[in-house]
Amino acid sequence: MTELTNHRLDTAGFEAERAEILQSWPTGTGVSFAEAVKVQEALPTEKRFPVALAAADAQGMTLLQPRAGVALVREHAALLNGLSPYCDVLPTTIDAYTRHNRYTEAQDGIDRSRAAGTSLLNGFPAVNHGVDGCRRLVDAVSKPVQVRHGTPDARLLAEITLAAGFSSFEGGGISYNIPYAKHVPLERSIRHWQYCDRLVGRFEEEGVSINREPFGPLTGTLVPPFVSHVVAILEGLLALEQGVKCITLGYGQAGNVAQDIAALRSLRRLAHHYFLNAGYADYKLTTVFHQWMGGFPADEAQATAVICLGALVARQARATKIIVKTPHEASGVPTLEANQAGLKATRQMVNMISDQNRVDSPDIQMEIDVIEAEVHAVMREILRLGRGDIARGAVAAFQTGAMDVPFAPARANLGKLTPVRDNHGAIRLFDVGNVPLPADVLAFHRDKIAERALCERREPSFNMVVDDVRAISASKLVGRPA
Ligand code: 8ZB
Repeated sequence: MTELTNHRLDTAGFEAERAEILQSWPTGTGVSFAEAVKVQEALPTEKRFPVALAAADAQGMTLLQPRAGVALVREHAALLNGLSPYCDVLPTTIDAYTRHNRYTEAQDGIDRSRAAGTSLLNGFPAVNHGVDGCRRLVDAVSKPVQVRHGTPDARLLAEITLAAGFSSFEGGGISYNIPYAKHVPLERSIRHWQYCDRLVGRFEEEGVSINREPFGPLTGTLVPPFVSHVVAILEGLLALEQGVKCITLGYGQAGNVAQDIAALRSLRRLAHHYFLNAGYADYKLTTVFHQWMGGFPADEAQATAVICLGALVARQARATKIIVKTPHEASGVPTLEANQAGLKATRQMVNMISDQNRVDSPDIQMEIDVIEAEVHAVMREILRLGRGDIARGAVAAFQTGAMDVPFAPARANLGKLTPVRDNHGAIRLFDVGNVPLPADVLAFHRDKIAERALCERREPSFNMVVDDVRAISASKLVGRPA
């Protein structure tokens, strides 16, 4: 493999790699790019993800999307059709074997699910179902469908699902490695995702738009907004270089209302800033807000309250899309009914917030200022480390810890940065690790944490962090001592 850089993959190399990928599992031979373009062109307007996003963006609407995936095509189609009346765009959550390219075990899961008459996989094994199975699914529903997963090497998954008429593909070389894998080198996952982005770029060159959505929330556990924003911007830049044109950047709810509104507003602004500065102008940017990704209360009424707080913030900040949780979040894969309940609660909240005036406050503006200063400081260091190349810079930054995702399993992540909530529940930095933030920003974090420590009459410590990780599932935002 040649050295990783942020340059468009050359056509000959891409085609040679593609031939290899399509031969790596029997269903790969069912992919023909010419056919794939025809399948995409034949999609009715109401099944095109980029169209739904553009319409929502133009009209200031917020789309709702659940998560869902079961083992068999017919059952998965029925599940999506049961969700469809309550949402705007559909998901297909891929099972964990497929995410790790373990197609033999996925096949075993399909066979055993057939025999058992119930899904024994935690998602839809799209690679094993192949282009034909995936096409049957897309044909059976009446809304756009997105592939949602967590796959460090999603090249074959992308080939098969996009050939079948899925019109959006989640993930990225950083966001589907650092929180999802332990041993995958970052340069390898970034390179594999350049392939996925290049594939989407090839569709764009044929006049077929496909949406790409980097996975915003990362580990979903006390992630400071600047950390996920930097990953979102990097993955956006990597995608644009490969010819992607329709990008949705994500953010996972942190819990403090002012900080969350500020995060979404700043994400849009910062992304445009870096995209335009890098010379890209021909793209459509939208945003997605993930309802709380951390531990949920087991009680369904309490869980619904967590869901509603997310809906409120997402709508206040005018996210283009909300990824909706369910009251079953604490226990595992939700039933259809629980999934509908999450969507209904979210819809009610979104409707009630929709006509209200935009909330603004000095608190929100201050949070925006802090996030922007943090993102600029880290991006500057990434560009310095990469000598102007963000792909190289990203790999180097994770090595030095200039970029650091809290609570991530990946070896490629230093894991020194430690977040903690302040007295109002906003996420601050207890230990900045090796992240090069300006002195005034660090002082701000220290003051905010000191304010909480004083209120709780205890020293800031790792106990505080642990209390915060558990707090929402135990019904509070801030993990205070009993
Ligand atoms: C990183 C995303 C995790 C979220 C949900 C989890 C959690 C995973 C499925 C699913 C419905 C599935 N999730 N797999 N939801 N059907 N097959 O993704 O509950 O909220």
